This record gives sequence, C-alpha cells and structure tokens, in this order.
Amino acid sequence: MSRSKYQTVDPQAPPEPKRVLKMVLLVGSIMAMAVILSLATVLTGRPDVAPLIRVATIPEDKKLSAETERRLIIVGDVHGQLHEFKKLLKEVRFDKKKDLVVLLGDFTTKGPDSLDLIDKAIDIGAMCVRGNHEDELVSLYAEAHHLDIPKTYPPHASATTITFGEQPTPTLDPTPGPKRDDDSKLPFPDYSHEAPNPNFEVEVADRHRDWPLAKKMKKHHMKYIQNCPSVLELGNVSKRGINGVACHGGLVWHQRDLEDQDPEVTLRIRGLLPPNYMQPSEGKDGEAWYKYWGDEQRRRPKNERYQVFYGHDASKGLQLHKYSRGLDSRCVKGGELSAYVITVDSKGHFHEKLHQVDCSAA
Ligand SMILES: [Mn+2]
Repeated sequence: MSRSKYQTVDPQAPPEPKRVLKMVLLVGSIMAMAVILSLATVLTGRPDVAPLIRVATIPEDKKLSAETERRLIIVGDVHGQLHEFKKLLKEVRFDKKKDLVVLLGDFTTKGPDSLDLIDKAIDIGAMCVRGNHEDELVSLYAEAHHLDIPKTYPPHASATTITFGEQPTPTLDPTPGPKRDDDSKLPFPDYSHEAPNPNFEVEVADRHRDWPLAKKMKKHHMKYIQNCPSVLELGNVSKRGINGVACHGGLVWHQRDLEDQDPEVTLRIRGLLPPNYMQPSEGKDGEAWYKYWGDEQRRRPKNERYQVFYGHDASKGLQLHKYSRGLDSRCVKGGELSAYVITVDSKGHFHEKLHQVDCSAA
C-alpha cells in the first residue's frame, strides 16, 4: 500500500479500523472532559447570577379567579421568621392547590430561618418581589463565589418582562472575578469601591451580619431570589378594573410606565423630597411616596390605575390606603406579620381581608 492511497479517500469506502479507533478515542476524551467539567460545576456549586428582572407578570392561571376560587395572599416582610410565617398560613387557611402567596420582599435576613423560609416559599409555590435585603444577598453571594455583581436588566429590553417562573436568560458574563489567595481570610467583602445611588446609604453593618448567610446559601436559594423581580404585576384586584402591583419599597408617581421605574428606587424608597417630590429618599425625610402615588392614580383613567402592595417601611407600620397597601408590620421586631387576602366571587365582586399573627412570643 502506497502512502498516496491515503490522500484520496473514497467516501463510500468503509473507514479504516485505525481511523475508527482514533475517532472513538477523540470523541470519548471530549465526552470525558465534558463530564469532568460539569461534575466540577456541580461539586463546586458554581452559580449563575442573573441580573435583576425589572417587571414580571403573574401567569394567567395564577391570577384571581372566581371559577377556581383562587385567593391572592400578599405577605409583608417576613425576615426569616419561619415559625410566624407558618402560623400565618394556618391563620388564612392556605390551600396549596388553589391559593397564590406573594412575598413583598425582605423575606430573608435578620430573623432565624432565612434559608428554610426560602425552601418553604419554593414548596408552596410562592411568588415574590426582591427586597433590599435580598438584593444585598445577591451581591454578597456573587462576592462569595467570585462572580461579578450582576446588573439590572435595562428597561424595555426584550428579557425584562417575563412570565414569572421562567428562568431569565442571564446576560451576565459568569467569568469569575480575581481569585483570592485564601478565601478563609476573607471576613467580609470590601464595599468601599461601590458607588450606589447617593440618596441611599450603604448599610455596611447589614452586610457584615449577612455575609455568613450568603456563604451558606445554596444554588436553588439564589435561583429563587433571582426570579423575584423588582416589580410584579398581579392582575385585576378590584371590581373597578384597578390593577394590583407588588414591589418592596414603593413607586414614584411621575413614571407612568412600570418599566421606567428605577429598580434601585423601587426596592428602597420611603419618601419623596421637596421641592417637586420627584426625588426619592430612603430616610424619614420628605413626604411619604404613597401620598403622591394616590393623587396621581385619581388623575388617571380607572383602567390605568394601580394599587401598590409593598413592605419595607416598618417605622410607619401597617398603612392601608386606597391605592397603596403597606404591609410591613415589624414582625422581626416583635410586632405582627401581616397578610392581605383578596378573593373574587362568582358575581365578580372582590373581597379583601387583613390577617395578622403576633410575632412577640419567644
Ligand atoms: Mn426593606
């Protein structure tokens, strides 16, 4: 056999045994490498951290319905108080088969059982919005796993409005940040380089406190938090055609489109500053955002009005107004845990009821 014979291969001819062996070895080693790589990913628990979703809508089959007798159970800041959360579910006679629970953010940190609370939320199919404390956990988790801190999806990008429950397509490059020499020497990350919204203080003490929690978080806990948008549309919540919307802090009245609301603001706002009350504040200065929100809704056609369900403002406590329902009633500080339950009957009438459980018992 001359050498030249190998250079003109007849495609119809059966492959040489040696060539087949080579191919098998090549394919085999590629497959083995892929298995090793994915095993390493599983073992190290290497997470994907996706950007914050601005606006999501609850799926049609989870919206309020007279036929299915589904109820919307909206719960204020739980802060890892699993015991009280279970008590509240019992109090409202939660039915996993038909009811939908929506968590208004800050369901983690401060209290004793943050990760078990997330597991419970997953188990009962609860939906959520991201609180400032979950937002902080995302950045701590990214830091703990040497990932870049994910950005927010830009407004009106195709990926921003998704049906809740779908995993968003991460646009973050999951390339790890610089590896530290010895992870055990890292007491907590250095945040001095961060320049957040100047109106919002960086809660350094909170970050020190929550660093161990972020390191304990498993991939599925992070995935749950990542699926909590900054704003969640709840569908029709009143006979007058008013839509419900959930967010942790609040909304600014002068942004008509929900996608134009700044997520940094919706997670943290408490007040609006003079002179024009468009400038948000997280502190106690200025006027409550919801006063301006209410006035703005009255100026809009009824089908363009929103009733906002929110948490975050423990110092003001329970705040029930026509176009805003503040449900942070200080459970983690020994107050109450609140749930707002909405139902619709066969005549199309909506019913609302507030339920609370005491959080002061040891
Ligand atoms: Mn908060």
